[in-house]
Amino acid sequence: MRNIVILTGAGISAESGLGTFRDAGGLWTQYDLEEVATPEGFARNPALVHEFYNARRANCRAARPNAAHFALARLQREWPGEVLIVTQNVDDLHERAGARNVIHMHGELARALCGACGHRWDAPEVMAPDDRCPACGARATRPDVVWFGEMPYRMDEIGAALARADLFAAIGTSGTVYPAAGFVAEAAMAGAHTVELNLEPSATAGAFDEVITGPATEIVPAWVE
Ligand code: BJW
Repeated sequence: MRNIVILTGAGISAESGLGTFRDAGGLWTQYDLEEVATPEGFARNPALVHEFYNARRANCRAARPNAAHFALARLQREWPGEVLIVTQNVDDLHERAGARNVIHMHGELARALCGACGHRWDAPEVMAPDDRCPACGARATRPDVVWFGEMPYRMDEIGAALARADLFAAIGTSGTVYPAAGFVAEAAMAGAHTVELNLEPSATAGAFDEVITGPATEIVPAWVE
C-alpha cells in the first residue's frame, strides 16, 4: 500500500471550534444556504454574503489546529508513499498543522477572487461589496470559495489521485455534497481500500469497506498510529 488520498470535511475542524454545516446548530441551521452559498444569493445581496464570510474568516483566525490535523500532517511526513489531503474545508488548519500536499477543492477563506477577471489574491480580514479588484479595478470581489452550482477546484488532479489510490479515507464529512460524496465510489473502482472516520455513520457509510466512529481528535490519531 503506497498511495493514500484523504478527503476531509467540516467535522475535522469541529473540535477546533469551527461550526459544521448540517449538524444540529450547524451553519445551515443558522443561515439560508441559498442566500450565502450560491452565486445567485451573492448577486442578490453581496453585503450579507461578505458579512457571513468575514465572520467565518475571523473565527478561522482564532481557531487552532487539533490533534486530527496534526496526525494527518505527521502521516504525510512519515509515510513512504504519497499522501494527498483533499479538503472541502475553506479553513487553513491542515496547513497550520504542517500539512503540505493539500487541495482545497471548495476554495479558501483567506483568498479573494474577482468575479470579473478571475484574478485571485490574499483576502483582507474584512471584505465589502465596494472593494475593487487590484488587477482590473472591477467592484466584483468575492471570497474565493466554491458555491453550489460552481465547479470545484482541481478536479483533474483529484481524479488522477483517486485512480492511483491504494487507500481512501473520508474524515468528518456528511457525504451529502457532490462531487466529493462520489469519491469513495471512484476510489473503490480503482481498487482502493476505503475507510470512513466520522462522529457517526454518514449518508455514504454503506459505500466504505470500514467505518470508524467517534470524535476526530480521538479516532484520527489512533487510526494514523
Ligand atoms: C464529526 C465531528 C467530530 C461533526 N469528529 N466528525 C442532486 C444530486 C446530486 C448532486 C446535485 C444535485 N443537485 C445539485 C447537485 C450538485 C451540488 C450538490 O451536491 N448538492 C447536494 C446538496 C445535493 N454540488 C455542487 O453544486 C458542487 N458543484 C458541482 O457539482 O459542480 C458541477 C458542475 C457541473 C457543470 C457546471 C457547473 C458545475 C459545488 C458544491 C459546493 C459546496 N459548497 C459548500 C460551501 C463552500 C464554502 C464555505 O465553506 O462556505 O461547501 S456547501 C458546504 O458543504 C461546504 C462543505 O465543504 C460541503 C460539505 O460539507 P461537510 O464538510 O460534509 O460538512 P457537514 O456539516 O455536512 O458534515 C459534517 C460531518 O462531520 C457530519 O457527518 C458530522 O457527523 C461529522 N462531525 N463533528 C468527526 N468532532
